[in-house]
Amino acid sequence: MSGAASETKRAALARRVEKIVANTPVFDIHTHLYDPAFKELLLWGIEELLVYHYLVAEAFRYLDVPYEQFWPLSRTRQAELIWNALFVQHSPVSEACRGVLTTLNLLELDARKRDLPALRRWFAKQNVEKHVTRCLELAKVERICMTNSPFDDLERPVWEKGFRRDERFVAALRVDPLLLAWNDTARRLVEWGYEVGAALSAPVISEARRFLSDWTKRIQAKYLMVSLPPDFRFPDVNGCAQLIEKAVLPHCREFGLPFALMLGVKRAVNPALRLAGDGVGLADLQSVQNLCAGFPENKFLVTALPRENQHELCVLARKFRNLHVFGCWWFTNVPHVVEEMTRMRLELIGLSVTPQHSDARVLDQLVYKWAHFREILSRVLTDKYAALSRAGWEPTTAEIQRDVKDLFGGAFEGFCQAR
Ligand code: FIX
Ligand code: ZN
Repeated sequence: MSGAASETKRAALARRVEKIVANTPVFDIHTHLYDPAFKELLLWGIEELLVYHYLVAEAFRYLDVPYEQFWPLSRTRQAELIWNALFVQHSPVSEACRGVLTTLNLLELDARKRDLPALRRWFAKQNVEKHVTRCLELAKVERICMTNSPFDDLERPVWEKGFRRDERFVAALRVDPLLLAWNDTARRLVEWGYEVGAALSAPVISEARRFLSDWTKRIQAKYLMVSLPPDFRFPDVNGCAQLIEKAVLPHCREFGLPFALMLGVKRAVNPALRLAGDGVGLADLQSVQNLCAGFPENKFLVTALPRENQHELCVLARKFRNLHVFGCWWFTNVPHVVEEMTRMRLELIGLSVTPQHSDARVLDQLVYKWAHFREILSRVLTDKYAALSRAGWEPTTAEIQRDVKDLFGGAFEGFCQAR
């Protein structure tokens, strides 16, 4: 084929892939968004977009206001400081800043005038319910996994009281306090009627399992999840490893649910930054190997925060089919790293992966997080299909659609359903 003919063929392939990637709905398997029934827990709008902890961390690179003077300020004032530092006084080139602009742009708002009050006026006129639907439609997100914590004092009473579920919002049971702060958590479980104590005796474990069962049923959890620090090891003699082995894993087996491990977050590296103060450290993937090999009847969803863990994690997934790799989490969710991770994953584990989740904390972020990822995925898939074509394999449109569906939630669903 001549150079010109092969370029035309590649351009046609790129258009076909882009169209399919743009139009395939997503199941966003990890977010911090809430069913609208949770009212003010569902964050949305320009103020929340600006005070997102990713932007707070970046703004403090430029601000000279002391941390302790920043936090008591109203959200409006915090948002103004961030807007000035990150959008007015410097060009918003970081991924989190660009994200705000992509979102505004796709919502058809004009940010070119740098007019924050005008943006605020637009958001003030929106109705939440309609805005939820609009953002989901723009992001082409069909369903969303929430992060649901019985230990959250604002969230727990809503579940206890009960409400009509919005079927677009799926629950996932977050168990960090149970695994990482057992002594404090045990006291709370006692208040809630579970007969537990500090020592992890057999009756205490069985009560911890009763707690997990009650909440799994109450919220209809799709999976259980925890974020773990770099020094997490399994097996181990500490409470965390014991609770995983004796309570969480048997519980997951009983209910047929995956256990999601989000590895390598160093909490509160700079506590003065609050939610923005977490860092990253290399995770120990030998522990993941031990879990996958030691508990073949359990299913593990795993994402890792350090870029340096990504290759080893893919290799592990080649060895253990009870391991499903997901997402470009947090500090890895920057285009350069997302592209590298997505290429590497497809090259090592094909389409048996969920390459992205949004981790959105603010509803409107769905719009940019998925727009940005679709752009990268289109590029990566076009390269892959073009390479197949050079090897004499022409993927049909139906095959490309099937593949993208898998990447956008199909493979995850298949993994959850597998016995
Ligand atoms: O542990 C998590 O689920 C993390 O995603 C959060 O703790 C983190 O604050 C975040 O929003 C990252 O995107
Ligand atoms: Zn998260």
